[in-house]
Amino acid sequence: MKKNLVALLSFLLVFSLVLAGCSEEKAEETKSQLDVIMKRGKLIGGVNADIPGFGYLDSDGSYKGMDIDITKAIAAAVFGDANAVEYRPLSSEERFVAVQTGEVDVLARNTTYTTSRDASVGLAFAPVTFYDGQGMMVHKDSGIKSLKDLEGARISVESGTTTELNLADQMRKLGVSYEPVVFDSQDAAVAAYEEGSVDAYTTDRSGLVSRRSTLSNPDDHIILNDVLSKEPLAPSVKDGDTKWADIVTWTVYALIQAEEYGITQGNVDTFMDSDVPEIRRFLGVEGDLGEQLGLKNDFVVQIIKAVGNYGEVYDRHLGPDTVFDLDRGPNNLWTDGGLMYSPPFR
Ligand SMILES: N[C@@H](CCC(=O)N[C@@H](CS)C(=O)NCC(=O)O)C(=O)O
Repeated sequence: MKKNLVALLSFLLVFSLVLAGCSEEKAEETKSQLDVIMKRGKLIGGVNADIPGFGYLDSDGSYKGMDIDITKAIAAAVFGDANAVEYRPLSSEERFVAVQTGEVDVLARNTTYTTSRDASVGLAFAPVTFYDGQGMMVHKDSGIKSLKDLEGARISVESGTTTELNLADQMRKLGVSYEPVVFDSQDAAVAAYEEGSVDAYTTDRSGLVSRRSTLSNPDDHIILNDVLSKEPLAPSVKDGDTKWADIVTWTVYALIQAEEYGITQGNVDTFMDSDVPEIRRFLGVEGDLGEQLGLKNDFVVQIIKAVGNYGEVYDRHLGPDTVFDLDRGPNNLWTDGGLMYSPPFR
């Protein structure tokens, strides 16, 4: 009898431990980074501090660039306040660990969306915010006109990037032998190129255009026409938290969709009494799309008021009134022959 009681009690103990274990797992499963961010009262954004046009620390102490505006848009979606952000400048090498460990809530730092980063590095990517490709910069007076002219050249490249890998692939394909000179910071890679200890510098074309503008004589350098790769740059979050990933994803889509509707930072208020059903839903005048995401229903209005639509963000940092004057190319809306397309807000 006593034996049976002991057996029953041990069974109940083990059973309750198993149950407790299960419910703990469940509680962890449903906890989203969104709750942490809300409680903290600000977003922590991993960014670049050195690439004018995309992410850089201005001399006035503020961060500026396309990736910075994407980060601001996310803060506006969550808090209705684009300034509720703490920026963490990250190097190419540091960026993934910072997402994996939760040091940053989101990474918006000229990062290429690739299979391995999605599958094994532990990132979940939001939609592409800039379609880029890898390029090569050389001194104008070098006579180098294409990749084939780089036989025997020393080429500076950064570690921890897709750049390093693409260079090897493309040169192998062309049968061109070269010497990669690998640096762990862009400043060092560019300095080696500018002083002439290497013959060429390769990175994303956006990065080349950006860094060329910071050289002492930008006109002395050319970017070759060869495009070595596809570099779709996208924000990312830690894998496994769909609630938070959805918010970042639909923030990017909101920017793109706003441009398609012609809704801008300046005219968004005039759309609030639109009688077009899709626009009413998009702006949260009708329906509860915001609440479905865990946000307020006017989150899209907050995004547009904070940074404008995708086209406005692009023009502010890379458009005709900037030193870059970068053609939109694939970064045009799909309705203008580009790749920027948002699924329906419904
Ligand atoms: N898009 C590529 C390259 C990204 C990258 O890190 N580019 C360099 C050159 S534009 C950079 O941002 N360097 C700045 C630094 O590491 O501080 C990738 O995701 O691997």
